This record gives sequence, structure tokens and C-alpha cells, in this order.
Amino acid sequence: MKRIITYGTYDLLHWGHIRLLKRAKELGDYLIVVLSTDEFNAIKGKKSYHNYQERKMMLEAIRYVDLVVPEYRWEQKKEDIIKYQADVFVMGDDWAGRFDELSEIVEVRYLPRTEGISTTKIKNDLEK
Ligand code: C2G
Repeated sequence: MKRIITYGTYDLLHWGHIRLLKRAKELGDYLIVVLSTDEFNAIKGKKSYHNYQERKMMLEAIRYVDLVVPEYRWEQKKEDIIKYQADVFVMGDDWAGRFDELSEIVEVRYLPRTEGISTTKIKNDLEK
């Protein structure tokens, strides 16, 4: 049972998010998404349109996702990887290099981001 772990806000869920989750799942058998809480988003300087419960429920409806748990702070990744026995840590490559220190305890993979879509783009396009 190869376990994959990934992190994110997943606000205004879009096909770029889905493609990331699909490719992450293809790397193993079980995908854990550690979802930013509303409080952590404030720390990240993000204000999500959907609150944590709404974003969690939407992720849980995705066939590639097996478990959704809360992300409270930047520094919880090591304990998560141990707690959830993750074998592979996956992020989009906008994060390339940022989590390389985790490679002491887990395989770190950065997957190409999906161009042409983002939560910010959706918000901007809707304002036009
Ligand atoms: N993503 C992608 N393509 C896009 C948009 C997002 O592949 N067009 C990926 C991101 O690279 C990330 C995931 O989808 O791996 C979730 O993106 P966000 O919700 O924007 O997550 P982020 O704010 O980057 O949070 O501790 C890490 C943070 O929680 C990451």
C-alpha cells in the first residue's frame, strides 16, 4: 500500500486541482490531502471563497482522494508524513525545491502545474 500525501487550499475547485490529484493518486494506492484550514489560509495570506468544511466535502467527493485532514501550520509536514505513513510527498512545481528537506523521510515529487487555470484567474475573469 503506497501512500501519497499532498497539501493545499483547494478553493474554487477547478480542473487544475483535479489533474494534480489524479496524477498524485497514480503514484500510489492511497491519497491523503492535508487541507489548509481557514486560520492557516490567513497565515498564508489567502482568503478562500469556500470555508474549510465546504472545501473538505468537495475534496472527499473526488474519486482520487482517500482522506482529507486539516493543515494548521507550515511545520506539521514531518509529523504528518510519520503519522500517515506517507511514502511520497507531492506538490505542484510552483513549490519546486521548497520542501526538499522532507526527502530525508519521504520521496518528494513536484508535478507540473496545469497552465491556464487558477483560483485567482477564476476570480479575475468573473470580475470582468
Ligand atoms: N495546482 C496545479 N495547477 C494549478 C493550480 C494548482 O497543479 N493550475 C496545484 C498546486 O501546485 C498545489 C495544489 O494544486 O499542489 C493546490 O493548490 P492551492 O490550493 O493553491 O495550494 P497552495 O495554496 O499552494 O497550498 O503547505 C502547502 C500549502 O498548503 C500549499
